[in-house]
Amino acid sequence: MQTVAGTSFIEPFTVEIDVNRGEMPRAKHHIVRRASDMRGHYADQEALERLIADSGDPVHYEVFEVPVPEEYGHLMYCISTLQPGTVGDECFMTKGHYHTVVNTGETYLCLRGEGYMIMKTSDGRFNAQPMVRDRMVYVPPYWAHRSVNTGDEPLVSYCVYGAEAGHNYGDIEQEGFIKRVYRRSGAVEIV
Ligand code: S6P
Ligand code: ZN
Repeated sequence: MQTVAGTSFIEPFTVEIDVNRGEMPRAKHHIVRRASDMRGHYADQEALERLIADSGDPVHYEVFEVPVPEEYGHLMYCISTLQPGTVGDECFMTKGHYHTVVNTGETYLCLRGEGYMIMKTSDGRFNAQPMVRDRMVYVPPYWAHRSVNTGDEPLVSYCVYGAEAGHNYGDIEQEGFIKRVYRRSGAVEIV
């Protein structure tokens, strides 16, 4: 068998996914982000501090993955589970990122819950796509992406992306996502 330089050969494998709990039970990487990890991301910073103090710094979202080599040719994949809730009236969301290798795309298949994938380019384009069970969002190369939970149950999605992609959080932290997602009197507003 001939292999290609830069893409490691590995054995095939399968993973279990618990769709209802939004978990990959035997994940090797389990990232947990709590409210305190989200400082600087919400418009109402005082509301975030109240949430941290009054609710015991609740889990915001978790990412489960069985990693593969971070190399061109491999596909990284994960289960991402974002809890419901608001900070002030802004819906719980992930930090969001560009990929470090900017020309790598990603797909998100929503398995449970409802929300939006909000996306932005470095030259100021904005896009929001609904995330709802059995619907897939395609995040093309160059778009920063953040998931937002607008519902009352966990937003669970399965994502797949080029394993060499990497995460660039710094640029979008500086730029912001242009729009925010609120739930006011039961109605979702993207403004
Ligand atoms: C990775 C992919 C997801 C996110 C996860 C958490 O490219 O987009 O696995 O990492 O949804 O979001 P974030 O912005 O905190 O990495
Ligand atoms: Zn990504």
